[in-house]
Amino acid sequence: MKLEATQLAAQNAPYLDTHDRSWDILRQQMESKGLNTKALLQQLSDLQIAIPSWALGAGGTRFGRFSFGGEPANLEQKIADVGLLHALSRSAGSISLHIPWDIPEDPAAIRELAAIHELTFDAVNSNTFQDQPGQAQSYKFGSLCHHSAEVRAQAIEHNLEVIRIGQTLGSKSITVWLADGASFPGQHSLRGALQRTQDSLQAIYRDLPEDWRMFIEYKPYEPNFYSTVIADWGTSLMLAEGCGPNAYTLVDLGHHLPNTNIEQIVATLMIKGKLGGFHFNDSKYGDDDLTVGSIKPYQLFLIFNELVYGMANNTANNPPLAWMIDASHNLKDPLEDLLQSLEAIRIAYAQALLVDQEALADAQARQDVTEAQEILQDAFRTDVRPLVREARWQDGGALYPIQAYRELGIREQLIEQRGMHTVATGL
Ligand SMILES: [Mn+2]
Repeated sequence: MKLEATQLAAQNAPYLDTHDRSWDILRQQMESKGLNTKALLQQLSDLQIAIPSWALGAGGTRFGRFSFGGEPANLEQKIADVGLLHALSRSAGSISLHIPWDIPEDPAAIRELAAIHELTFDAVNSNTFQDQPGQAQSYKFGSLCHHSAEVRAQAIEHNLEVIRIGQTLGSKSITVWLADGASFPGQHSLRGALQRTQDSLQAIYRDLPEDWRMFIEYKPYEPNFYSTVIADWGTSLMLAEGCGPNAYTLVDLGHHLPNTNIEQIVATLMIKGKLGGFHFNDSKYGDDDLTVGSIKPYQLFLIFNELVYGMANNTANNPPLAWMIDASHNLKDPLEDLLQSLEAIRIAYAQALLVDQEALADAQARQDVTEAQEILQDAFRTDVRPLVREARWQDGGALYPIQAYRELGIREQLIEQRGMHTVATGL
């Protein structure tokens, strides 16, 4: 199904007055502070987040998976779902495919379908953390790090195949996340595994198309519980630098040990021009993959503050970032959950855009710790929702996306079309 502009306009109509009143107040406040509201609206409108093809079905934990009906059963339906998210939010303008879960059989037709929904293809993701039916070598003991040259060759070839598939869709980047590691001391040589991983990544990089980028994602633990080969940003950066200028580090918010200062990692990578991509989610304990902004919205704001600063003061020529939501949904309707995440991202971005960077630098220079904190918290505590709403409305989206989703009966229609028992490919 596809939402038409007239449907959204009709749904928005009764709420327009209330929105206008709140927007007027915020706009006047911002303008009195010398902020350029037109520029802010444009910056918000430009922030487009990729939705991964595996995020549209019921997620699960290792204890179970609970379906909710109307799940997309194939890539076409997944694209339609992302199209719905984009129509409502105007901030989900691309889709990130996971291979082999979503191999397009007819790339030209898939591109055409995506274009109908105003979507482009963002980074493609390889998968060497599962064995596929009929696969010659097993990844049980690793892939790019594996002791066996045959396993490594198969994993390298898989990544190259993912790139070739991505090329047929217009993607320009590949994200490599490895589950490789060891669950017990002595299981493998820590040095040998790292060296072989570097060699394998270099082999992939050698065949990376010139206009492509490779993102190397890190994660401290899980599925392996003693050591992970690419455990942290430093290892990722080292490997990226060992590959070449088109290899970058990718930060996934959930892939840190508790209390890690992620905004500092962002600042450190951007100063080197090596931050390639960003995966959004939230967590309380580990890689919990919860809705963006549901647990630590202040952390998200502080991260965006570094991103905004880094993008505005881009001395190391950091390329534009690949943004993606990487979360799982085992309680909520994933489309509602993704709408919440999209909103949380734009809110944090808008708050970060309000930070008075000049005043902050001045307070820092005077060692005025209190004032520096006040400046950040003043931005964070501004209710920017009318600004985010106005940007979305000007772009033709819904004033209140979740309300619109419910009032338009979208899930009910999807269940009617697809049935209660479809299962989306993915974890
Ligand atoms: Mn991720």
